[in-house]
Amino acid sequence: MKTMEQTMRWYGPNDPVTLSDIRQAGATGIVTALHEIPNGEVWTKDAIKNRKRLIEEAGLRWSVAESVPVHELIKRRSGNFQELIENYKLTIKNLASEGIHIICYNFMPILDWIRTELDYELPNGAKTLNFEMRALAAFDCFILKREGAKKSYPAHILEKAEIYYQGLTTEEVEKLKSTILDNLPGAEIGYSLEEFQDALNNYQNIDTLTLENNLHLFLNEIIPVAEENNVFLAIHPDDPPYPIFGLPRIMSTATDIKRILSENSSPNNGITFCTGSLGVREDNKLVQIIKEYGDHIHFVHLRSTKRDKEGNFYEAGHLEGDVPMYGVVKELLQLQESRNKQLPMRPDHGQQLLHDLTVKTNPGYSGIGRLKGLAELRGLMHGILNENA
Ligand code: DNO
Repeated sequence: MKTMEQTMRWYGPNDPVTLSDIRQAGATGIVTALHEIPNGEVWTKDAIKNRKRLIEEAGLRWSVAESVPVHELIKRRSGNFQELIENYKLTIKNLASEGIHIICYNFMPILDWIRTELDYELPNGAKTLNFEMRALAAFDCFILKREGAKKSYPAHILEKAEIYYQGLTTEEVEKLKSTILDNLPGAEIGYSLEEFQDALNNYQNIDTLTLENNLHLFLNEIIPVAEENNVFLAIHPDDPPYPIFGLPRIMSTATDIKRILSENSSPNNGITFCTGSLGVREDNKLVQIIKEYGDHIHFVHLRSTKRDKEGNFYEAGHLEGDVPMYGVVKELLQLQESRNKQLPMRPDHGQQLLHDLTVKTNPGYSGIGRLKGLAELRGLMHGILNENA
């Protein structure tokens, strides 16, 4: 048995965490995207080649493209979505021609992942990402003032949200706004309050079934291209894995995974197994999901969260929190045995530790926190692989 391929996300030449840092952390693979290309445009062969050269010159390999963002118009099947799908197909081909065969994407409406606090301090002085329902509800009901927002939350959360909101200074309101709408890397798009409201309005007639069908139709088009080019598509789960802002969510549970994989049946149609996102729901039994859908796991994000019963969670250490990491990693290593290639994993996010606390890095993507996460996970893999030695 071998370890999984150890990778780290890199946000490109402007990332304060360098390729050399990542190599020193012990990763051999890079997960990245051409973040500078606007959503919907083709990633040309040249642009891919140039980025790949930088990675290889640093002694690393470009293992996964994360993400090739799906344009909002494709999710809504509106405007020139057909042209945008053609662009997506071309990007798949171009990546494959440069040897990049795994593509991570998501189908979350408007926003990618969401947190309400980027610097939640833990008792030991480290900082981490946090998601609080009262903050989300405060933003939704009292800052955005979305029509009907109050119906989205139980009374006790609304009550907490109101008290929380009343306690915020003007600066804190601004901070919450930008944390939710404009601060997390990867989505490539930030919104002002007005833009966000407009974007929400565009989803008024899109319910869960419609969004599910839009994904299905998108996959109908891109899977044949993935198959022809030996590319493995890996949809990322919703983060958090439940509806927010009244928007439909279609990749949050084991049932969603089952539907997505069966409606477009192909070995190239797969998932990013993200323990941090899925693990926020108690009903997502992570080891069971690997057992059932392992053949379609093309990429792994390992991270843990500590959740409560109200939907709040913070990002715990990689071997702490609610994710049964030992069982998960053991199952993944077994899964890998049945394949002839290594499964790429990355320590998803990291806390801000030591030097991280004094520098500005992409939220969730500091150097030392992820180095620690990767080291712990590597140790865990090593232990499991040598259990009977
Ligand atoms: C957050 C990430 C997400 C992820 C996308 C995949 O840290 O896991 O931004 O990359 O949802 O498309």
